[in-house]
Amino acid sequence: PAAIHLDDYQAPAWRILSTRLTFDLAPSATRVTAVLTLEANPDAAVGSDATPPLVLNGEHLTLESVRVDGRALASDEYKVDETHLTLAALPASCELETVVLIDPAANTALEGLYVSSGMFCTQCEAEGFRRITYYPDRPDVMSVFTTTVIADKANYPILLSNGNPVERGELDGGRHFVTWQDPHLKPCYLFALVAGDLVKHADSFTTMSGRDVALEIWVEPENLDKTQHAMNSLKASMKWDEEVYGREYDLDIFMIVAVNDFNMGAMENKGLNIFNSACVLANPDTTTDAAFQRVEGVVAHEYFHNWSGNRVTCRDWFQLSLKEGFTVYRDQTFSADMNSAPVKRIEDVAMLRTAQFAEDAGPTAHPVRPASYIEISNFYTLTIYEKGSEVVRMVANLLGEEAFRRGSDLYFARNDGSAATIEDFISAMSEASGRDFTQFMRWYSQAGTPEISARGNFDAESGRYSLTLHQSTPATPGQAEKLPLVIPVRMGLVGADGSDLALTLDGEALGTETVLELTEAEQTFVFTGLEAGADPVPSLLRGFSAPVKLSFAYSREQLAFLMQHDSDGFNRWDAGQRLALAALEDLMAAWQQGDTQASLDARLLAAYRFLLQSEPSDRAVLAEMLTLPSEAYIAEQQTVVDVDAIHWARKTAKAQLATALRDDFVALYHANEQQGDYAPTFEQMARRSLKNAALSYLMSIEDEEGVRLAQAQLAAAHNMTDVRAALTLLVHSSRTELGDPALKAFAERWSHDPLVMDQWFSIQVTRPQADVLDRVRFLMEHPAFSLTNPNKVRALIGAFAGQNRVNFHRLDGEGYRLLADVVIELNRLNPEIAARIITPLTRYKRFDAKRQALMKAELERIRGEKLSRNLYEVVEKALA
Ligand code: DPP
Ligand code: ZN
Repeated sequence: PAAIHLDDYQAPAWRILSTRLTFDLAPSATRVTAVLTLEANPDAAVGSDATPPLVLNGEHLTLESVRVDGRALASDEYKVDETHLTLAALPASCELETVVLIDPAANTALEGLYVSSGMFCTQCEAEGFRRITYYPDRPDVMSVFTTTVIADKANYPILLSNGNPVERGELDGGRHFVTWQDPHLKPCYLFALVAGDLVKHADSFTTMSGRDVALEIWVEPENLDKTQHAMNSLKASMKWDEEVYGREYDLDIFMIVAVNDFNMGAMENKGLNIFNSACVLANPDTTTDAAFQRVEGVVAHEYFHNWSGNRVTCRDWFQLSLKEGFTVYRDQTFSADMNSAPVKRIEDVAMLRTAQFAEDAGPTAHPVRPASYIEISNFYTLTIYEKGSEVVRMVANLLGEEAFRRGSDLYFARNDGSAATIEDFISAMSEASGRDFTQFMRWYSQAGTPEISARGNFDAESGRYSLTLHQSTPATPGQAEKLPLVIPVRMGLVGADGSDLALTLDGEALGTETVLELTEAEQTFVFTGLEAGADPVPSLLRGFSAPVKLSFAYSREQLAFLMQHDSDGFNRWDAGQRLALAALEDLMAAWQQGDTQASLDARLLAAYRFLLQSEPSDRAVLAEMLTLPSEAYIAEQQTVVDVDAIHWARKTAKAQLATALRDDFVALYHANEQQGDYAPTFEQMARRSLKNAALSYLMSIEDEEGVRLAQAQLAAAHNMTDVRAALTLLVHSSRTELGDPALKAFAERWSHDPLVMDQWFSIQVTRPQADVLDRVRFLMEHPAFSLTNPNKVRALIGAFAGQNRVNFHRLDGEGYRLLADVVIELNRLNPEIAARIITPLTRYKRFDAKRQALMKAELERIRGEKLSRNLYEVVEKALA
C-alpha cells in the first residue's frame, strides 16, 4: 500500500450539486441507487478543453448498472475495478445514476452500512461511504443529500437518515419507505442511515432565536430507562454552545441512535448522531460515575461538531485535528464548566501525559497535522485529538477569552458551508487578535513531546530570581531535527510563607502570576525587587499551560511545600505526583537490588497524613491527590521500563500508607458514605471517589474492616460506581474466596446487559495475580464474549494488554502471544480495531532485551499474515 501526502493535495475535478440515494434494505443484499448531479469543477486544474475523467471510489460493491443522463452505458464505456469506477468524456454537467448491491450482514469491519443487533446502521468517517456506493469519498466534495430508505415494515418500523423527513408511505409486500432531505451541504462522511425496531426518548429545545428543535434518542426498547442522562447532557450542550460560542442548532430535529457494535465512541453525522451504546446509555444501577461523565462529554463532543466539523468541515484528512482538536477543546471546557474544573484538568492531563506522550515517543509518532498516511483510520489518535486540543487551548490562553471568541466567530463566518484547513483556523485567530502565529504553526508540523528543563537561582542580596528555561524536542521517526516552539509557561513564585510573590520582570509589575513565552532554545527571565528573605519556590507550567515535559530539580521538601501551598490547584496535585514519583523510584531501586523491606519516604507519608487530617477544601481534588501515579505514568518516566519493579513499588507504597494511616482511611470512608439517592453530580461523585479510594487503601492490606466494608458495599448495591469498586477490590485481592462468589452472583444478575458484562470482563482480566492469563483465555470462550463486537474486545483484550501490565509482560511471552493471536483474527474481521488493539506490542523498544525479543517475534509473526492496510502501516512502522 502506498502513502498519501499532504503536499499532493489537488482540488476535486468534479463537484456534486445534489445526491439522491435510494436504499432498498435487506441484510445480505441491499440495493443502493445513487443519482448524482455532476459539474466539472472550474477551479480544478485541467490541461485541455475536455472534461477530466470522473473517478469515483467504491469498495466491496457489486455494480449493476450505470446511466448518464438517462442512457444506460455499455460495460466498455466505463472502467470498474476493486477500488474505483472511472468514467471519461462526460459532458461538463450531467446526471449519473449507479445501482449497486451490497452485503451489510457480512460487513464485520463496521465501516459503511452494516447490521448490528438486527438493525441497519452506518459509519462513514473516514472512508466508509465508498462501501455504500460509488462516490468521490473525500471531505471537500460537499453536496445536498436526499435519501429514501425502503425496508420491511415489521422488522424495521423506524427508518432514519440526515435532515428532515419529507415523505413516507407504504409499499407492496409489507414494505414501507421514508424520504429524508438534508438542506445543508455536507461531505459523504457525514451521511447516516438507521433502520430498526427502536423506541425513542423525545424532548425538545428552544434555541436562542426561539426555534423549537425536536430531540430524539433512539434505542432498543430495553434501554429506554438509560437515556435521561444523555438527554440532559444534550440540552446542556446546546445551551452552552449558544452562550459560549454563539452557535445555534440549524435543523428542526436532532437525533441520537445507540448501536451495540461500533468501532469508535460516536459519530457526528448531520442531525443523526450514531453512538456506541457505551457512550450514550447510562443508569445508576448499570453505569459508573466515570461512564456518566463520559456520556456527558461524548454527547457534547458530537453535538459541538455540528459547527466545528459539519458546518465547517475539513478540506482533506490531514486537517483532521482542525475539527477534532477544536471539538475536544470545546467538550473539555464544557465538562469543566459542568463539573469540577480542576479535576477535569487533572484527568485530561493525566491521560495526555501517559497515553499521548507514549504515542509521541513511539514508532507511530506523528504531528498534529501529519504529512502522510497509508490508512487514515489509523490517525484517529490521541495526538490528533488530545494534543490537538492542547494546541487550541494554548491559542485560547495566548489570546484571552474575548479575542479567542472573536477569532472563532470569524472562523465560522468565513468558512461556513465549506471545507477548511488548519491555516484557515489560525489565520482567523491571528486576524481577530493581531497576533503573529508563524512560529506557533510548528506545533502542527513537529511530532514529539517538547522537553523543558528549568533552572532557578535566587540572589538574596540583589533580590533577583533568575529562571532559565531550555527547550528541546526529541527526534521522532522521519523528523530528526526540531525547531524551537512557542511555549507558554504560566508560573508564579511562591514565597516562604506559602503565598505568591509579586512579580516584576524587566521593570514591569505583573501581579502574582504570569505567562512566560518561551520562543528560543534557551531564555533567562530575571524577576527583580524580591525581599531578601523571600526564598522563592517556582511554581511552573500552572494549569499545564503547554503539552510538554518540564523538569526542575525540586527538593522533596519543596514538593511537599508546593503540595500544600501552591495557589494553583493543578500544580498542587502535580507537586504531589512528583513527590510520590520520587518515593516510588526509591522503592523501585531497592527492589531492583533485592531489598524488599525498604520503607516509603517519610515525607510522602507526612504529606498524606496532612491531606487526610485537614478539612478538605475540594473533595474532588483530594480524591485525585490521594491517588498514586498510575503504573503507566511511572513507566513513562523510565528509560527502560521495569514492569515488575513498578508494580511492586506501587503496591508496597500503597500498603505502607494504608498501614500507617489505617484509622484515617476508615474515618474517610465513613465521612463520605452515601446519603440519599444517587445523582451524577460532581459533589456526589467526589464523595464516592474519596470513599472508594479509602476502601482501596484498606483492601491493599486486606484489612478485616476493609473486607467487611467492601462486602457490605457490594451487597447494598446502591449504584454501579460503588458496586464495581467493591467488586474490583474483592476480585483483585489475593483471597479468591472473596472474589469468586461475588463474580458469579454478578454475572447471574447482569447476563442480559452487554454493557455491564463488559465491566465484568474488565474487572477479572485486570486482576494482578499470576493466574489471570488462564482466566483471559477462559473468558474468550464465554457466551457473552465476541470478537466481532469492539466493546467486548476492548473490555477483555484491551483491558488485559493495556492495564494488566505485569501479566501482559510475563517473561514467558504468553501475554504477547495471546494478543498477537487476537490481532491476527481481527485483521480479517475488523482491521480498524486490529490496528488499535495491537498498540502495546508496538512499544517494545521501551523494555528490556528479553521482552523486546519476545514482542518483536510476535510482530514478525503478524507481519507474516496477509495484512490489511491498517495493520500493515502500524506493523511496518513498529518494526522499522
Ligand atoms: N468524528 C468522530 C468523533 O467525534 C470519530 N468517531 O470523534
Ligand atoms: Zn470528534
